[in-house]
Formats: sequence, structure tokens, C-alpha cells
Amino acid sequence: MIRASEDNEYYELTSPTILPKASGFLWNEKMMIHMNCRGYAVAQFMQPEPGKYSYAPNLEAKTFMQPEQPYYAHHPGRFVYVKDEVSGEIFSAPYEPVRVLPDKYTFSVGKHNIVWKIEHHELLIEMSLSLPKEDPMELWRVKVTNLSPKNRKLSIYPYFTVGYMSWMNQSGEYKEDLQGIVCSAITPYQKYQDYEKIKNLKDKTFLLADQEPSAWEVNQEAFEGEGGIPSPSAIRGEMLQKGESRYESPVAVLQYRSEMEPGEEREYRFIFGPAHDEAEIDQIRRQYFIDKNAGGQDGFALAELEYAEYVSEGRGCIEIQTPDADLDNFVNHWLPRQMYYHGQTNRLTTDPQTRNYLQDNMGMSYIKPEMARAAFLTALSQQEVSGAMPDGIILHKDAELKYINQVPHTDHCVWLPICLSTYLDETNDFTILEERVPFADSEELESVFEHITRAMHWLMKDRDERGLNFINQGDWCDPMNMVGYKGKGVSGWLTIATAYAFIIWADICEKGDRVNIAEEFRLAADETNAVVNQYLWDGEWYARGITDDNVVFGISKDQEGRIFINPQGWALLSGAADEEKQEKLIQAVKEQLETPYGVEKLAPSFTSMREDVGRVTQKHPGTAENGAVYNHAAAFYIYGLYAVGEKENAYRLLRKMLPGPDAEDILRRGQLPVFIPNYYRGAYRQFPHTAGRSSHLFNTGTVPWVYRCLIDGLFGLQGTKEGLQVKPQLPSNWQEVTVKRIFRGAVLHIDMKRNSGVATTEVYVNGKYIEDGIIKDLKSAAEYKVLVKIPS
Ligand code: CEZ
Repeated sequence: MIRASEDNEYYELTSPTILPKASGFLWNEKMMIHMNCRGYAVAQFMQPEPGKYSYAPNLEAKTFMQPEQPYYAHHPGRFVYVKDEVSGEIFSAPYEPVRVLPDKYTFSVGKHNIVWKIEHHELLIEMSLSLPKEDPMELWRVKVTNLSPKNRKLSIYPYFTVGYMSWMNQSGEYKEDLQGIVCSAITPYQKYQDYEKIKNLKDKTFLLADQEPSAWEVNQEAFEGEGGIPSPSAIRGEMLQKGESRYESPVAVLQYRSEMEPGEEREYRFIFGPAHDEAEIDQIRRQYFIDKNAGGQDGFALAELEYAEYVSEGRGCIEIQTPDADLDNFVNHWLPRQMYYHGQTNRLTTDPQTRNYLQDNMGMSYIKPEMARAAFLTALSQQEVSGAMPDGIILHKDAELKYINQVPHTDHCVWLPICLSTYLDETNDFTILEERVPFADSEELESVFEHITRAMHWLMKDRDERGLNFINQGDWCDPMNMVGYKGKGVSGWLTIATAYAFIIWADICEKGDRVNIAEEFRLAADETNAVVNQYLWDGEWYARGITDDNVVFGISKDQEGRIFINPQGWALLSGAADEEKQEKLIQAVKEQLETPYGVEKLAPSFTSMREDVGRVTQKHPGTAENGAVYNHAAAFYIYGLYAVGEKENAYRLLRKMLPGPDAEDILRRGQLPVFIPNYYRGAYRQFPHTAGRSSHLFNTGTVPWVYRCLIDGLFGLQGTKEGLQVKPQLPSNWQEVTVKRIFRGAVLHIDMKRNSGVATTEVYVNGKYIEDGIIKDLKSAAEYKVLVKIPS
């Protein structure tokens, strides 16, 4: 049903119907495409705001990427209809829209391409999608092979959705000189001031072909006729009508009629994407198609190669071999790729939420630390002199502040030291702390030290008389917007997270020779933890907050939202929870939040609006922040478990982030293990039937935290000022693992083995015993053999 390819470069699915939403995604410097196994696609490109070139059939709302997107017959897609000209039989690859179950089907998600192989009635259709590195466009290959022992008369009809482009102006036609279809539109606008912006947009959608088609159709309605999209009337005829679209929804369909001998194969190439004008399309055609025909370079193939190279730069810093092959596959191949995607694209927004931007770059610290460094400086240069961090980081001069960034959240400062600490662990680059950057409201330059210290002071001040941090209209939990909008409500989680941020900042200051500041924040952390225990401990776990009307919530007497995961995990990190409290809260989480699919964000899920908590309670129970297995929050908790040495609990939950290994679990999740989704449905105890279902949304802050869980926790290979600290926390049933760790340029081949002869973990480098388990004086480009003996 699903399997990794032999070289582990692809994940394969062998049916279009058992996991109908299974998908993969590709991205480049300007775009992203989410491709489903049945041929549906969601693509966006940046100009600089996200735009489309393949639209839904009706007016689409502009929004950020959503979980659990529904697919429907006219959903934008890329298909190939195939007609046997003799029998008249029709099917389509990869599966939609005709929905004839092929004799053989494979959907393979790779890192730099997505490939299908469909065999039906002795025809093999191979489709592949790749992207160039820079330009927003799709590179498609469609290969047809006649597997039968006789001549075949065929027509194939590559179909690319253009959809409803614009209510102001839309049209489309075939252009002989370009050998392709060009559809045109005007992005709707009303203010004359917007004309300056929209006049430069890439409002055209084009489909270029490397081979001249026999016919085409550009009018969606004419193509479908009475048969509709599963059985378009137009392909019943001998030839498509060569129609055009005049303020009618365009489509890009070509027809290739051919006779094929036994064993013969024919490959077609297509480019589909947005452009500003025909000159640009002509330029693309020359670069990708013509030069080759003229004996020059094969621009298309070169672009594919360059793209493969680009994606492969997203390598992580560990390669593992454990008793769990599925985990190995995910960690070695897909997890770094997903982190890299976040770091490179900023989730296709020009004003990422500050916490997302910082955490995405925390992940980038493992892959391209120089990019993370630059990002931290960018973020800090938008800080206010008061120490406050803005809700979004503006990355482009023409960026518009998105809706969510107009809502004041109070947590942004805590992420600064936390995310920076990973960067420092990896690089030991303390010079970043001396970098001088301006503020949003002042040109005056101050060091990064000073900036972050101000952020910590801001957190220290943005508190009520009890010493609890205000929540305003939200914290990490975006939609918790009505706890504190009157100015009084406080966030339990944020107060705890602040204590943790103080500790991290104190650690950094100490290592950066700012001992006084370190002391100040250690003290502040202790005081904060004391306040947390005084006002938020509910007896068995920590409360989530206290509302504007002084009502404590997330406690045992609540019917819904009785326990929230975030205060629990972060209390493990901040040290608020002593051993007794740790035990209690871990038990409470196990009993009330753990499910077969991971740990839920809260429980029971809210089933109706709680006006003193906010719109989080209005989300469907078990989805997103209202009680899903929200992997970002689950990852914080797992990280907390590792911080207190709870290795069995930690690994059990970590493993639940991936679908599988058994078939039942995979069916439940409905997703291939090529990314971690932002959530799996929760509300397990309320709606067991839907629990476990993947959101299929691969934008999530989860991934860098999972990586930290692996590096700092499970394998215990965290960087420190002195070197690499080896402190694994393997689950007790693992006898041996090997890890290749790339660290500050050095390559360490680490073998971790249970050994009944040792009482505590012992570390040997090239045969030499290392007293404190910290491997020092590592040389860049040098290789080391490390043996770690772990007590049985
Ligand atoms: O967005 C994420 C945010 O990008 O939700 C997280 C938050 O920490 C991230 O910064 C938790 O709230 O209703 C909403 O506005 C939601 O909050 C979504 O925007 C949410 C999506 O699920 C995307 O992951």
C-alpha cells in the first residue's frame, strides 16, 4: 500500500483510492505546489504577495494555506485523458477526473519531483512534475508507452486547470507562434491607487508544449459539453474544436493524436505557469524548449537538474540508523527537507508571524546557519525601543500586514532567546550577540545582547500585579483572542514560557561573559516560577490562564478545556514543576490528552463558544487548536519530557507523529510519511471516528522542535560552548543505534550500544575515554569515530 523506494528517495503509494488525499509538495524560490495523488493541485507563487495561476471554478477567497482542504470534481488539477481511438475507451491519469481504476498505479513522492506510473489496458502513462529553481512554473513530462503487441491508435489530452481567473476580465486562446495556450486576466481591484500594483502582476496563465498538438480547447464549457468533467463531450469527437475563451472560464487542453507501434514510447513535455506578458512566455519557450531543438542546451532538463541540486542543499546534520526503519527514513530524508522548505520560503508570506519566523529559522540553524543568523538580525531590527516585538516581520518593501498580524499577541519576545540558543548550540557563533542593529522606531544601533535583554525586560513588565503575563488578544495560541482583550486576562503558558526564556537567556549571557545580566534573569526565572506555582497549579496540573474577569481556566472543574498541554510541557522546561508536580502532570496528560495518534492540545474539546476564552473554542472540536493532536504543541511537550529525562514517554509520543507502521494507522491518518502535518484530528474521546485524520497541512512550527527533540533529547548530541555533549536518551528497548553527526564542520560516526559492563553512559572518541562526555577540540572537515556505551 505504501512503501519507501529501495533507495529511500521516494515514498510510494500503490492505489489512488485508499488514501485519496495522499500528497506531496514541491517548492522553489518563488512558488509552492501541493500535489495530491489523484491529480489535484494547489499552487501559489509570490509577486510579492501569494498569487495563483490555476484557479478554482468560482471566486476564491484569499487566505493562508488551510488544513483539510476539500477536493471536488472541478478542483484545480493536472490530468491526462487517454482515448483509444479504436475502442473509444477513455481513462485518465493519474486518476481524476474519469476515475477508472487502472490496472497498476504508483504515486511516488520524491524530494525534487513527483512521479506517477499508470498502467491501463496495455498502455503505460508516466507523468512527472518538477520545478525550476527560481521561476514560478511547473515542468511536466508525460510519457506514453504502448505495452501491447499490436499497433495502437490513441489520443492523449493533457488537461491543465486555469479556472475562474477574474470577474473583471478573462480570456484565453491558442498561440501558433508560442505553440501553447495563453490565458489572460486582470486581477480585480477597485481603488485607482492599486492600478500601479496590479499592472505589473503576472496575470497570464500559459501552457507551453514542446511538440505541436493536433488540436486544442481553451473554453472550459465547450470542452466539457453535456458530459461534464468526468466524461467531456469534446473528446468524444475526433478532434478538439480549437476553441477560445472570451470572458468564459478558460482551460488549457491539448490533443495529441498518434499511432504507436508495439513497444513504442513517446514523451511530451509541458510548462505551465504564470507570466506577465507574451514576451516573457516567448522567452521561457526559448530557454526551455527551443534552444535544444536548435542544437543548443536542453533548458528543460537542465532546470530539472538544477532544481534537484537546490533541494538537496536542505540536508540535516544527523543521519541515523535505529531499530525503527520508518523513523530513520523520515529523519534522514523528509524532516530536514520540510525544515528547509520553511526556512527558504517563510511559508510563502511576506510578513511571517514573528514566532513562526523565529522558529522556522531555529530549524534553519541546522541547515544553513548563515541564513538563520541574518533572519534573527532582520527580526531584531524590527523590534521597538521598548523591547516589544511586532506581530509580523516585514520581509518585502511592498508587504501588506496580514490580518492575523493586526491582532496583538504577547508572546513574540519569548522566542528570541529560545530560537537563538539552537543557533548558538550549532555554531558557537557568539559574535552575533555583539552585532549592532537598529530598532523599528529608532535608528540608534544597539547590540543583539541589548535587544534581547530589552525583550526580556518587556516580558518582565507586561504583567499584572501578581506577576502573571498579560495575554491581550492571544499568545502562541493565535485564536485564544478573548481571554484578555479587556486588558486584564493573563496567560499561564506565557508566564511559564517567560520563566523558561529567562533561564535560556541567563545561560547565553553567562557564556557570553555577561554574568550580571545572567544573575538578574536567573532570579527573575525563580520568581516567575514561584508565581506560576502560586496562581496556576491546580492540584494535578497547571491552568492555562486567568480571564479578564479573574476566572482561572484549564482546570479540573472545567467541563471543556479542562487541561491544556502547553502549560504542562513548558513547566517541565522552566523548572516550575518539581518532581512531585512533574509526576502528577505527566500522569494527567497521559490520562486525559494522550491518544493513539499523539497528545492533544487540550481536552475535552470545546463544543460551544466560551466568550471569555475566544474563537479557539469555535473551531470544530478536535480540529486545530481546539483539541487536535496539534503537533507543534505536542513537540513542545516531548521536548519538555526529554528535558526532565522522561525518555520512554518522550519516544512513545515522538513516534506517534508519523503515520504507521501498521496499515490501520496509515489508513486512519490518510497521509504519506513525507511530512508532519500541523495536526491530526483529536477529540479522541468525543469523536473517536475522525480522530487521527491528517490535516495535510505541511506548514507547521513542529519540525524544528522535532529536530531539537532528536538532537538534544533522543540522541543527545547537542552543541555546547565547549564542544559536543553526548547524552543519549534512547528508549530502553533499543540495543544499538548509529548516528552520523555533522557538527561545526566535523563529521562524527557515532555508535551507541548497550553494554552490561557500564553503570553510566561512557563516551570514547577514536578509542579514548572522554571524562565528561563533551567532545572538545573538534576540527572542521575531520572525521571521528565515537563509541557510546549505554548501561543495559
Ligand atoms: O496558525 C498557527 C500560527 O501560524 O497557529 C499556531 C500559532 O502558534 C502559529 O503562529 C497556534 O495557534 O485560527 C488561526 O488563526 C490559527 O491559529 C491558524 O492560523 C494556524 C493554522 O492552523 C496554521 O497552522
